[in-house]
Amino acid sequence: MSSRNLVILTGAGISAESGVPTFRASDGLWCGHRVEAVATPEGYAADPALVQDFYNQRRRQLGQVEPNAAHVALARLAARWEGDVLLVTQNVDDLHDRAHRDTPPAPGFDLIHMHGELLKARCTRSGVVSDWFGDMAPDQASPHHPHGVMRPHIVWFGETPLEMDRIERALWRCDLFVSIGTSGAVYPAAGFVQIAKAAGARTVEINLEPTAGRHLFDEGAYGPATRTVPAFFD
Ligand code: BJW
Repeated sequence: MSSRNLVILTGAGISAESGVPTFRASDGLWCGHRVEAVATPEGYAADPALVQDFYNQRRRQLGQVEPNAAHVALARLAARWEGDVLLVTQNVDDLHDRAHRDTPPAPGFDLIHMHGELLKARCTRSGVVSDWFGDMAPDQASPHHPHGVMRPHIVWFGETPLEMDRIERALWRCDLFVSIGTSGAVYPAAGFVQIAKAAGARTVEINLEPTAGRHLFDEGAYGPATRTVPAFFD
């Protein structure tokens, strides 16, 4: 590969074979829950117990899953790459983090969880973010502010994704953009390919099947991520 600066965007499909459900499959995560009820600030304000319970269950599920061959292939890439690699994940699981813990990255690597992290919580008053490993109560008192409560550190619909300035800067200077396991249904992540393209990068979609945005990419590689991701990067 002759590229030097990479931006890799991942979505739920990269964790699917680890046993983490995707969002928009027919058996997807939101089945049984209206998305407005569990993944919007309004849903949280209306029923914090339901929302905390939903994320408590998902936090517990994380203990039962492991990084798969696709996460490991990206960790190996990050360990040997001589340019910059920005790995932007929409996933709130910690499977990338765990894969990179086992295979420490080269200095040009960075990982951004643009939609937040299940294993973090945020004070509603001070905005302070801290690690969170167990269950959260609906009115979980904040250790950071006398009138705050702790909410999941998750970017819900209508909220601003994290680290957008840093992501956009990296997109404008990348020469290879690879989108892995994401349906491209949610913005602003779905628009990253257009920025990378405008910056002159080669753009590649890796997914189980071509997405509705396939035409936006120069190339595509289709099949399960545990096969296609190692085949592309190793
Ligand atoms: C496999 C596989 C295998 C399966 N191997 N592949 C422009 C136009 C229209 C609307 C908007 C717009 N801009 C903003 C909006 C509004 C909204 C939005 O996008 N709405 C759409 C529904 C239209 N966006 C927002 O509100 C965002 N905020 C925002 O835009 O703020 C303004 C702003 C922008 C820029 C700068 C500053 C301000 C926030 C979005 C937050 C998204 N949050 C969620 C939920 C988190 C809570 C939770 O986890 O419960 O994040 S939504 C959900 O979707 C989750 C995911 O990260 C995200 C993306 O889903 P993903 O990862 O693509 O999963 P799937 O299931 O859709 O796809 C999986 C894919 O994998 C499939 O293609 C499979 O085929 C594939 N696959 N197995 C390989 N083994």
